[in-house]
Amino acid sequence: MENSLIEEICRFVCEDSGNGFSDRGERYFDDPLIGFSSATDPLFTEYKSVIGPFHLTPGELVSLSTPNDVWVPATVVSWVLPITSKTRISNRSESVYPSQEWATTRNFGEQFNTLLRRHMITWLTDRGYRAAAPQLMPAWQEFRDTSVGIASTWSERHAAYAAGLGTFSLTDALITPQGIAHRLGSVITNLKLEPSQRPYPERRANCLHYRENSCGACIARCPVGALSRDGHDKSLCREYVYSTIPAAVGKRYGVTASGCGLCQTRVPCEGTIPVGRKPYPA
Ligand code: B12
Repeated sequence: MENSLIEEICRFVCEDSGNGFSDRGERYFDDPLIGFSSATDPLFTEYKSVIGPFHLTPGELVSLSTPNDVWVPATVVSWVLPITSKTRISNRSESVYPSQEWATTRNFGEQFNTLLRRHMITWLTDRGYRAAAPQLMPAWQEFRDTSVGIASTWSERHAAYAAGLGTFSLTDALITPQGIAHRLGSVITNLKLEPSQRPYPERRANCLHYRENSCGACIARCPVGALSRDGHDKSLCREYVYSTIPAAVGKRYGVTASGCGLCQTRVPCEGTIPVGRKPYPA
């Protein structure tokens, strides 16, 4: 079952027309990375102290979303959709607003990510399992002002981290073997699968700033100074990503959500885990 589920996610990403610029035969996303975590992994409870008590475990997502139809999740399936090198390259030369390709990928690529979530729910349901996508469940909610800044009831990055797909960075984003420029998704299901290994020594080990106190290239890439050696100012970032940029280029690009991603391009972690002074992973 594990192999056919992986094959189905890969097939959908490769073949579905939603994963592509409508005006040319190019994809938004390269082949996915896929990982599994146990729905009862203690990490999901730890996230209530790391993120906040409002962050929900897979079981809570189900019981709060469908109280009259409760089932018990066994596995969280997470995926990474790496942004193509062509789109990444187009964003490298930008220094104020994202490239048109980046903004299009943020806008329509996320719609494809939603299609993939829905497709995998149907695929699992057709095989007799229960499934739901946390981001699409009634219990998913975003909070503007928590003790860790803007946050939500389900963090796709923390789920991907639990599934061994990467580690966090100075920008907060996840650095995977395919780099930091990607989008993430997940579904929870009562299908029991073997959890993936977490191969990294520390939760921020793939970021050169944390690994060896070097790099920091993302800091200079942020046009509004939202990044520093102390981390990521989410409010500044949000204001720029959700207000300033769409107001400036949204109409011209034909998108409502533009993203930004300058801190995810023209940086050593853009498309890979960066090589540092010492061989890594050891
Ligand atoms: C709210 C939100 C934002 C906010 C806040 C971002 C943030 N850091 O949380 C704002 C508006 C600023 C934002 C901006 C962007 N976002 Co956004 N956003 C989200 C959203 C909706 C929820 C995120 C959330 O709840 N996070 C929870 C908080 C608390 O996480 P955190 O503070 O980063 O977590 C830190 C701590 O937990 C800490 N930590 C401390 N102790 C411990 C202990 C342990 C054990 C662990 C594991 C961790 C840990 O480590 C983390 C990193 O520092 C998600 C979608 C989703 N449902 O996940 C997308 C999402 C995170 N965004 C995404 C993207 C791509 C972006 C942008 C690049 C925009 C763009 N598309 O071009 C920018 C810049 C990204 C950045 N630097 O963070 C992607 C991330 C992909 C990636 N590469 O990592 C997501 C997952 C959307 C998606 N489906 O792909 N975003």
